This record gives sequence, C-alpha cells and structure tokens, in this order.
Amino acid sequence: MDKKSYEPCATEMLSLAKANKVETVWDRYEQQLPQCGFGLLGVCCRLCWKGPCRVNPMGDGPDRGVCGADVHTIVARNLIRGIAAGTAAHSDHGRHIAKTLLEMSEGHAPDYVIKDQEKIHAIAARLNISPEGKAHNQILREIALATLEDFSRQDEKIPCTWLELTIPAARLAKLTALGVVPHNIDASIADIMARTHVGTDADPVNLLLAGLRGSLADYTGMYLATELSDALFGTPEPVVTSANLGVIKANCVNIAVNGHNPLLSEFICDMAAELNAEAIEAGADGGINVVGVCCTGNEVLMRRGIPLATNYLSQELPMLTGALDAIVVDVQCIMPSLGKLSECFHTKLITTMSSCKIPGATHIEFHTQTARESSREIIRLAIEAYNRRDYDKVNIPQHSNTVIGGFSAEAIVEALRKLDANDPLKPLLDNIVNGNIQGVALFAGCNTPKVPQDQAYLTIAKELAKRNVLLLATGCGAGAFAKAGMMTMEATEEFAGDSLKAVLRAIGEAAGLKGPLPLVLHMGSCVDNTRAVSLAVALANKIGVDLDQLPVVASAPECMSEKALSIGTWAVSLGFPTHLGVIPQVLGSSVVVDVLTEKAKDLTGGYFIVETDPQAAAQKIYTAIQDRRQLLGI
Ligand code: BF8
Repeated sequence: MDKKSYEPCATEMLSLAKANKVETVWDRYEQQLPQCGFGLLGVCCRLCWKGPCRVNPMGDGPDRGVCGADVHTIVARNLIRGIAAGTAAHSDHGRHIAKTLLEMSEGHAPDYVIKDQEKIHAIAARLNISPEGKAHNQILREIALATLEDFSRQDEKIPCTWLELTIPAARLAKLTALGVVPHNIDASIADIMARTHVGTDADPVNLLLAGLRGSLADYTGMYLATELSDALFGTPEPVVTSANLGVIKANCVNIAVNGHNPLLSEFICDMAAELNAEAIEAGADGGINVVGVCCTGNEVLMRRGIPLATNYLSQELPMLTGALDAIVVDVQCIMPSLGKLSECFHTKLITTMSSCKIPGATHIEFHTQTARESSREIIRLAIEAYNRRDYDKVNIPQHSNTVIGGFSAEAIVEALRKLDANDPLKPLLDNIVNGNIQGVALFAGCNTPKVPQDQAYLTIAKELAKRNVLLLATGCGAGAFAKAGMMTMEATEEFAGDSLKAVLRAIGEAAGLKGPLPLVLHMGSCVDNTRAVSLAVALANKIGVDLDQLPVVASAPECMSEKALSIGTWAVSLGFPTHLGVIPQVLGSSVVVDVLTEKAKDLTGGYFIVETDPQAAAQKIYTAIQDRRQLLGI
C-alpha cells in the first residue's frame, strides 16, 4: 500500500512519528503481516480446548474440527459471536443512558437535566405514556422503565418496544414470520452465546437467523440510546465547526474526548467552560479547547459544534502534536496503545469507566451521581498537565476544514419544512420520484489500516454525488468526510450532480443557509445510524411501502469493528443493500457467503455487497439504487 492515509494531517504526523521512532497502528499492522489465512477466512475455531481447530475449505486437510463441526458451522458461529459483541457494546451504552434517566427521576443524578422537553414528550407519546396529571419525574420514570423492559422482558411473544414502534408494520410482519424479532436485547445476546457453545447449534442457517435477531436487538439498543440522548442533551441542529488536527491550539489547554457515551463528554464540555479562567491563569491565554475523537467526537460535534480532531484510525496522532494535554476516554474503539504512547508525552490519558481501564492511564471513575465533580477533577488534571508541556515537541499541523454538522432527522425535516410547511417530506419524496435525487446512501463504519485511511469513503461519495445520490454519514465515516471538507456548501458546488445540487440549494436557501446543504449530511455517531432509519421509515410509511422497496443503501467502506458487523447485519435485516469495503471473515463457508449475499434477498430483501475497489463499489451501490427504482417503477 503506497499511501497509509488520504488525510494530509495524518501523512504529516506519520513522517514525524517515523523520524521520532514512535510506533503507530500502521506499524503494528505491518508487523502482523502476513495475517493468518485461516483467521481471514473465518475457519479457525477456538470455542473449546479440544482445539484450536482449523478447517481447510480448499479440501486440502481436515474438513471438520475435533468435535465434527464443519466449515459452515464454524464460520457461522464465529460471525454471530461478533454480532453479539457489537450488540452488547451498543446496547450497554443505551442501557447506561436509560438507567441515568431512571436515576434522574429518583433524584439520584442531580447534575443532569432534560434539555429537549419536546423530544421527551415525543418519546412519551411514542411509548404510549400519557403525561396527563403526571409530574415530570414520573414521566421520566415511566419512559426509563418502559425502555429498560427491552432488556428484561421474558415473554418471547412480545417484540422489543423500541423495535416494534420504529419500523413499518410490513417489516415487522416480515421479521416476525422469519422468527427473528427480539423480545429482549440481553436475551438475544445470551442466546447467541448459548447456541454457539460446544455442541449446540450446528446448522449454519439457523445460526445466521439468530445473528439476524441479535442484530435487530442491536438496532433496538442503538435507537433507544440516540432518542434518550437527544432528550437529555438536545436534539442536534445544524452547527458550523471544523475538523482535522489543526483544531488543536498551541495557546490552549487541549482536551480530547474519545469513545462513545455523551453522559461524560457533555459534562467535560460544560466544566471546560466553567474552569476556563483557571486555564488562562495557568498561562494558556486561549483557555480550554475541547476537541473530539471517534464517536464521542461526533456526539459533541453534533450537539455543541465541538471541533473534531480525527476519526478512529488516527486517534494516536493528536498526542504526537505535543500539544494535547489530556485525552479523556469512556468506552469502545479506544486503542490500548494510547497508554504506552502517553508515556512519551506530557499528555494525561484518563480512563473513566469501570469497564475500560488501560495500563498507563490515570483512572478517574465517572459516576452519573457526581458527574460535575468528576468532570471538574478531570479538567484540573489537564490544566496540570499543560504546565508540563514540552514546547520543543509541539508540532501542530496547520490544516483543518469547515464542517456543517448537526443533521438529525428532525433537523432535516425542519429544513424541508421551509419548502413545504404542511408536508415537509413531500419535497424530498417528489425529488426522489422525479429522479433529481436518484437515491440515498448512508456511509457508516470505521477505518482500518488494511486500506488507505478515508480513501474509499471519499472516492465512493464523489462518484455517487456526481450521479445525484443524496449522501448521509455517521461514525468514523462522518469523520472522514468532515476532515476532507466534504460537509460544506463548497463541496456541494464542486461534487454534486446538477439535479442533486439544485435540490440541496433549494433546501439550503429556504432554510436560510445562504447556499446549498452540505454535500454529505452529518447524522451523528455510530449509535446514531438509527437516525437515518427513522427518515427512511418516515418516507416508506408515507408512500405505504416497506423499507426494502426504497432506493436507499448503506455502505461501510472501511469497516473493522464488531459493532459495524452488527449494524451491517441489521441494515440487511431491515431490507437495505449494504456494501462492505473490507472482506468479512466468512469466505471459508460458501453457505454463509450465499446466505449473506444472495438468500438474504428472499428472506429480508436486504443483502451484502462486498467490494473492496472503491470505484467498482460506487458502481455496484448505484446499480442497487437503480434496481430499486426500477421495481418501484420510478
Ligand atoms: O462506533 S465507526 S471505529 S468509533 S465502531 Fe469505532 Fe467504527 Fe469508529 Fe464509533 Ni463505530
């Protein structure tokens, strides 16, 4: 691979890392090469101590593990265990938010307030909770308990509430007929772990169906996490900020927030404002500068316009600027390497959650009961670290791009309302029907050193924009576009096809932006992928079709995490063609590959498209959109 990253700051920092013999994720990836061929095919089984067993799918060597499991059983088991892990991660995040709501209602989380009352009422209405004659705390309590029931319900005939109430009736019926509707998020995870234990489920199709159920539990956990987070911290509205390492400021105490859960990062931002004077007193005349990394970065970008330093793969690089005083992490997608790296710099790595400790870090346990106090303590540690900054090591790339973010589904509908106050979805729908917008593509997922960072996102997006496809993005995909200046009006002018440009202009100007909407609409963090679904569901319900009839596709060009796997699987379960730009570890089983890329079409209407070449991927995604248009007769 001649280029490790398509991001100019990363390229600059990687030369610096090389010169200073600082190891990064790219170096460690190279040290792993060649990676294990059995692992890449998904045919290595480590589920019991009779193994590890590896089965050669080429027919050369044993065709079964010691217990007799064949390659299809092994691959399917490995795959759905990944889905279970992704679901556990997302839904644990959701549970944390729901439990905080419950604590608030009982007076045990006094620092939290509901910032979006309208949203809390909308959630109550959705959950059939009548506000009549009830105190505010009672409504919160009922919402929290109804939500937590999705983690505890024992009646298998009752679907998870946050799934049942958020998808079209036809989709629910289809999934019910398949037997893949979860009744309880935790039970779906436990079911996968139990059925993949030695000597239980050996039927690859039955295993994959359990994987679909697990993925729908993932969707449920994500949906409720986003909705409750919006109620707590505010539903995002368009906001202008910037992205890339140039957002780190030499004259500030720089604090990066990394991870996923806004329960902590929201308070870091609040306390940074409160303690700004202390930073100035310590000599940082610019005060405190909070910047984001990964999905926590997306959370605070969407709601507060906090600048984004970078996305997953380059999370080590902010420290290399020598001007990062603290990196505060919560859960998920935090490289353990940050611990060792922080020993080479003055940067304080601060872990905050009992489930995420990293050797080399300072741990300050964060409790929702004392959110303000813990956040204050963290900020003061960063100010202390600032005093130890070594100016000989400071090297901040002077590059950042403008970002217009904050496109929640509500914000998009609000912008459309300026075109049609009574029927805001109509202008969007009309433009899809008349072909001005050919379809919608949601970019989601991660980065991986297996491909040049951000390249596939940018290439596919430009190709699709040219062909008048409306682009949405979340997670580290959104980070890629933010850093590259693709979330701007200028990008729309430069890259959008004529008819897409005209629509984005009409909406943007009507919404008072004095120009078009940005080329790629930032919809939030990874957990916020459900925002895009809510928009698709609104469109589907409006014209009375199911999700698998819409010209809507998902793409994860640089995916790597188990969460990305579970999201991709629920996208397929909901009926969307879903592109993966990294080869999933399933190629060892022809049965599993066939189910995921072909048979799924008959089961759910969705299917995986695996294509590693970005140009070819753009073509396949566009073809999938055209297939849908043709079936709809538009
Ligand atoms: O949850 S996109 S690398 S940071 S897994 Fe992780 Fe992937 Fe980024 Fe956000 Ni999602």
